[in-house]
Amino acid sequence: MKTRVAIIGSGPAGLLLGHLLRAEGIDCVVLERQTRDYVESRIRAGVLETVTTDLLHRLGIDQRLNAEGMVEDGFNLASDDQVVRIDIKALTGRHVTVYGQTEVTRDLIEAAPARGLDIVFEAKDVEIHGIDGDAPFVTYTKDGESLRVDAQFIAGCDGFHGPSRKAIGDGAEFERAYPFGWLGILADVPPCHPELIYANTVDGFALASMRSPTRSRYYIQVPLTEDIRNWPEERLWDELDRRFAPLADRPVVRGPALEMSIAPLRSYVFETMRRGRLFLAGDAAHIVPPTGAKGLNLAASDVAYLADALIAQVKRDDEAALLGYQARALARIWKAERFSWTLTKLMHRFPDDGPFEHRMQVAELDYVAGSRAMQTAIAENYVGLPL
Ligand code: RFL
Ligand code: PHB
Repeated sequence: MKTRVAIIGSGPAGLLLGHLLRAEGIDCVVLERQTRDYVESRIRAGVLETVTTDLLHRLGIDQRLNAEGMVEDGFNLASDDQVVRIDIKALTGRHVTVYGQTEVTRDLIEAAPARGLDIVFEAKDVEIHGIDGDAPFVTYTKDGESLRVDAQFIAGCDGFHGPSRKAIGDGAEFERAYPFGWLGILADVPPCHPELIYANTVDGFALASMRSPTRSRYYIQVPLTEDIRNWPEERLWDELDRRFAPLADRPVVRGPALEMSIAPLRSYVFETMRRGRLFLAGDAAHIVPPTGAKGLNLAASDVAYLADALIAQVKRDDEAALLGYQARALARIWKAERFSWTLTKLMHRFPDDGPFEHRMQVAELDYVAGSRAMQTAIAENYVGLPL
C-alpha cells in the first residue's frame, strides 16, 4: 500500500493528526497495535484545554463534546483545610472542558470512515524503515499476513512504549522519575465538588475530578511500590472520604469501581523529535506527571504544529514549517513540563521531605491565596499556553 503519511498509533495524537490531514485531502493511514475495543476503553485524561477543543471544533467532530463537555471556570488547590480557588475565567477569560480522553478517542474513531481515515487495528510487529532516505516505509503483520506501507512521511504517535522513538536512536533525553504514583478510581457517582480539587493533605496528594455530573474520578498518592491488591474499594473510599470531607461541598458518594489502577509519575522529554522522514508527536516524545492535566493537551498541540507543517509541505512544497517543527513543539512542551513539575512538587508529600519542605509548600499556597499575580500565572498555564 502507498500513502502520503503513515501514522503509528491511534491514541489522541495519531487520530487527531489523521483527521487534520484528511480534512485537507491528504492520504494517510493509522496503524494501531491494539483492538478497537481496547483503545476505546482505556481510561486516561479528563481535562481539555481550548487548544484541544478548538481542534475538535475545527474538525467538526464536536457534537458530543458540545452536548456533554462540562465547561469549568475554575479549580481548587488545597492544603490541609485551606482551599484556594483559581478562577480561571476571571483571570484569563478562558476555561477548560471536562470531557474524557476515552470519549475524544471514541468520537475520532467513529468519525474516521466517513472522512476516509483508514485505521488498521491489530497491526502487529510494526517496524520502521528507510527514514534517512526519501522512500521510508513501515512493515507490520495483520492476521498472520506480512504487509507494507510506503509513505512520504512517518508520524510516530505510538506513545511512550512504541517503536518510533527507538527508531530515532540516540537523542537528547531528559528525565525525572517521582517516588510515587496515583491510585485512581472511576465510578458512577456524583462528584463531591462542582470543580476539581487538588489537595496536599497530611496523608499525601489527592485529586477529586469528574467525567460528568454523574461520574467521578478520584486519585490518591501512593508509594511506587504499592500493590493495588492492598486497596479494596472500601479502603480507597474511606481514604477519599477522610481527605475530602474538610474541603468539598458534599460528602464523597461511594459506588462500584468501573476502573481502578495505579499510574507511575514521570517527567520525560526526548528532544530529538525528528530524524529524516520520521516525526514524533505526543507521549512518544514526552511524558508529564498528570498533576497539570497536560499529557493529552500536549499531544494535541504537537499534532496541530505537525499537521500544519505536513500540509504546507504536501500542498505548497514549503518545507520551512517541517524544519521548524521540533523547535516550535519543544518551546511549548518545556513550559508544560515546568508547570506539571512545579504543581507536582507543590501538591505531593515526597518521602525525603521533612517539616521544612512542608512549610515551604504551605507558604507557597498561602502566597497563591493572597496574590492575584500568582493565581494568574497558575491559571494561564492550567488553561493552556497559546499555540
Ligand atoms: P497514547 O494515548 O499512549 O497512544 C499511543 C497509541 O500507540 C499505540 N501503539 C502502537 N501502535 C502500533 N504499533 C506499536 N508497536 C505500538 N505501540 C503503541 C498504543 O496502543 C496507543 O493506542 O499516546 P498519545 O496519542 O501521544 O496521547 C497521549 C495521552 O494519551 C497521554 O498524554 C495522557 O493520557 C497521559 N495521561 C494522563 N494525562 C492527563 O492529562 N491526565 C490524566 O489523568 C492522565 N492519566 C495518562 C493517564 C497516561 C497513562 N498511561 C500512558 C499509562 C493514565 C495512564 C495510565
Ligand atoms: C482526571 O480527571 O483524570 C484528571 C483531571 C485532572 C488531572 C489529572 C487527571 O490533573
